[in-house]
Amino acid sequence: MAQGSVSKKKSCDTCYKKCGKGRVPEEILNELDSAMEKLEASPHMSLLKKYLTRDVFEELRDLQTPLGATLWDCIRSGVINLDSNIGVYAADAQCYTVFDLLFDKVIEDYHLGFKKISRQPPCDWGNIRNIGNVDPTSTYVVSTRVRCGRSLDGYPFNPKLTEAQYKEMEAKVSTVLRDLKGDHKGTYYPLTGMAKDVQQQLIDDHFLFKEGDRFLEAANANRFWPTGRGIFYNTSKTFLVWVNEEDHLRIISMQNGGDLCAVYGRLVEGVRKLEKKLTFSRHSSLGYLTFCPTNLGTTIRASVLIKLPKLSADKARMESVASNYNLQVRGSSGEHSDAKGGLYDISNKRRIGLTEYEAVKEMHDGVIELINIEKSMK
Ligand code: ADP
Ligand code: DAR
Repeated sequence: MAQGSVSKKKSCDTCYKKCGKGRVPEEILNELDSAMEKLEASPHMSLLKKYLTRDVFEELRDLQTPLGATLWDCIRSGVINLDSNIGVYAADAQCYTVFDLLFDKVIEDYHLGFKKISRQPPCDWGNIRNIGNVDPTSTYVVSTRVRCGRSLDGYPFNPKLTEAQYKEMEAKVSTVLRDLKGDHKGTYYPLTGMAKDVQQQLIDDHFLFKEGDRFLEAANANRFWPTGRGIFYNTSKTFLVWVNEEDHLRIISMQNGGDLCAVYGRLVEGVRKLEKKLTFSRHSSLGYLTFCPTNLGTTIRASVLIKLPKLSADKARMESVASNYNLQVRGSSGEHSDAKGGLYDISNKRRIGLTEYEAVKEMHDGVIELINIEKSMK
């Protein structure tokens, strides 16, 4: 079965044991046993801790995927970082099937009710013209960004990639990127050999991914760094592609101001150009597959960098109001960062169980509501 075409068929640990993978190595079983003790003793409730009950653990402990991915490969980040919000990643596409007793619960919780029997709708970018500018006077929104993730069919995720595969994927993707034309025409910059000050400036300007994320490090997602990693962008840095950070590809459209319509349209056109040349992994129920279960389905995160001085004066209230519209609040440098100068990254939280259009519309409508609340406050 091709790596990417994962069926929802219940995994059978016997057949996986019979496929020559044999037993999970003793040292891994020992890691898992001590990991379970650490999790049970931890006061922090990550989704991993919440759903890896002792019963589920016993069911999954001895399983592995055809590529040899174990439960330890999937949970090690959340055990090493007990303060994780989620704490679990899929080491390869089959993990979503083999370890479904854990992943299905995490997915249902994070994506607000996507159940095991649910199916991700077909990709639907909708009518882009129905998406507007969330802040036409640019009073509140500093910039707007829409990103999606894609995994190359036939390749595992970070923990199971070899150095040769990183190089192979980078060569394959950068060749396709070099052929982009029009608004998407640009240059690919490998991380290998990139001057540190150039790299840091790109990170500070919100274009490039950060380095050394402890959650990804503990998930074995940073092996062979910086080999196979890089960034593509057009001249105006409004269309960008990250290669082999957390996901095989992160495809990004962004620009200053609140013109979500322009940002979304550029992303859709860019994805359509790339999918003509690259085959992306799609699951019959989970949609587009990604390393982290929080990004499955549409994989869309539509965000604004926004200042709401009155509403954000009470952060807890702002987060509560945001969650009413299924929005997530991050700091000004994205995930796991603080808000500097009252600047917040607000985006849709749900990525699965709705279409691409609905995910972007959910952010569009929610941000407009937050701005209206800000305007109404004395
Ligand atoms: P991802 O969006 O890929 O999940 P992060 O939350 O780490 O990852 O954000 C990646 C980068 O994108 C960070 O530098 C963040 O500040 C930046 N970013 C997110 N939203 C916006 C936006 N609306 N405008 C500009 N930069 C943004
Ligand atoms: N920091 C990890 C991952 C959470 C989701 N964000 C991703 N995938 N970038 C956690 O468990 O908190």
